[in-house]
Amino acid sequence: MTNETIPPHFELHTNDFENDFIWGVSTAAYQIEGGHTIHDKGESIWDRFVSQKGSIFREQHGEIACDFYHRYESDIELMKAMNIPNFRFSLSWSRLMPQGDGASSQAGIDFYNRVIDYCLKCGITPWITIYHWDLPQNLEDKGGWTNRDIIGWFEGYVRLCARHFGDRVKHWMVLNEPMVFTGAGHFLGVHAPGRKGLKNFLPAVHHAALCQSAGGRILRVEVTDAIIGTTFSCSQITPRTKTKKDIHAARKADALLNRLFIEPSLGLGYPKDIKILQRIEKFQRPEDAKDLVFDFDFIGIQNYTREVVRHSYTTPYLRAKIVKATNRNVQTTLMDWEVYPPSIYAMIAKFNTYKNVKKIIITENGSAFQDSIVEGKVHDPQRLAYLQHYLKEVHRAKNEGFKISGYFAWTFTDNFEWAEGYRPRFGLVYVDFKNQKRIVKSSGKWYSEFLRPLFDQASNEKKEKTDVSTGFD
Ligand code: GCO
Repeated sequence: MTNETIPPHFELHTNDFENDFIWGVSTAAYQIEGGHTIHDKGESIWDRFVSQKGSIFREQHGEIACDFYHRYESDIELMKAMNIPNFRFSLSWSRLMPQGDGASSQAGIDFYNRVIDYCLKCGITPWITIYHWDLPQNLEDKGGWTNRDIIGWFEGYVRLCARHFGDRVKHWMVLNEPMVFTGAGHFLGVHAPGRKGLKNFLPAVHHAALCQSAGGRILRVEVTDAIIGTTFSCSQITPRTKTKKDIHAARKADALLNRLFIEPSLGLGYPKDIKILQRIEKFQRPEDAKDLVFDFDFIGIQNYTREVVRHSYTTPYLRAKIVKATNRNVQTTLMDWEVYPPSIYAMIAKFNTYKNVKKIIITENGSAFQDSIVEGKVHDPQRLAYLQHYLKEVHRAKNEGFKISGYFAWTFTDNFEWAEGYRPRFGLVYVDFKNQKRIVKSSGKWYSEFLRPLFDQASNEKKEKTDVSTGFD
């Protein structure tokens, strides 16, 4: 990697963050792996959802995606060449347990053992997300997240992951963004499994919140020295005006989008700001209040943007409505999300207000912009500017004394962006999906140079150890 991509004006360096600040990249199984029917892998709800006409942009799907299933070695080698020390990836439940419960797949276990071992061989620390939205279809057919039996199914899955990989993997995240997979997948119906309405959303929320803590407890028992976290989507919420109605609307949107899952895990119960959420009581049992709680070692927050919210008589239950960024004359990404770097500072500050949160890591942040190949290169100044300005806000939060211990860029390679298919490219590395060629974008080259001091430091430490051991052997 050359220095060509470091713009002179950007003054931040990794040594502006403490030595043990965690840097990495994040991905997810269904978005990168492909190999959707290889060996005895079972069908997931995303395999099923993409087959439903009109669900995905241009009927695209993850049958091949980035073909990480076959290309994991070269991708991990590219991470190493880019000085990336930590790799967050998720496990496909239906690759490990084709029917979701019962028998496991030795081919699935072998695959993730190969990925983990290759990371370690390349000096990269694996960070595993146990559930990143791809529920086995067989379990969905039995009610999925709306069926309280999922707690037992999920416990069996976590136990299998812990027992097979916990000897080498010490960094774990139980769920990825439960607000998104319950909201988009069980209320709006725009994500798998395409369920709609409160009758699906409320039980899915409660059962996901119970699985979040149950997963933590199992990892605590099964994995020695495990560092256990879970992840939450979050956006700064700004009232459109200072009227009481808009401020009240913003408070309700914040409760739903940012507090719904963190607070039960801290023993605070579900946010009371939204009356409709009180209907969750219908699915609760007396012992649930304590079972919702788990003492996570870290919380992963995943911030991209902010939302501006106004009061709305026409929005059922919430009486709050998002004012689209595309209607607000602001810079937006290809996802129509506002580019608003102070949002990541605001979310770090917000999650610092929870006194029992021990450690906070940004486990996702990134941006989708139009990319094109010019003379074999991908120059992506907008993504680079986004990355640098959000990192400056992370540094501002750290400098002001807020707990923040790491940053994982979303994402390593361009990949399947759920209902939007492959249209929005988030990668630091471009993928030409016609031939699976990888091209490091200028943002990826910058991130690589930004991380180089860590790599040099690690190499020197390794050399010193070798020198010492050579000296006294
Ligand atoms: C999420 C998911 C990722 C997305 C990314 C961009 O946060 O929604 O964890 O799978 O692809 O955030 O939308």
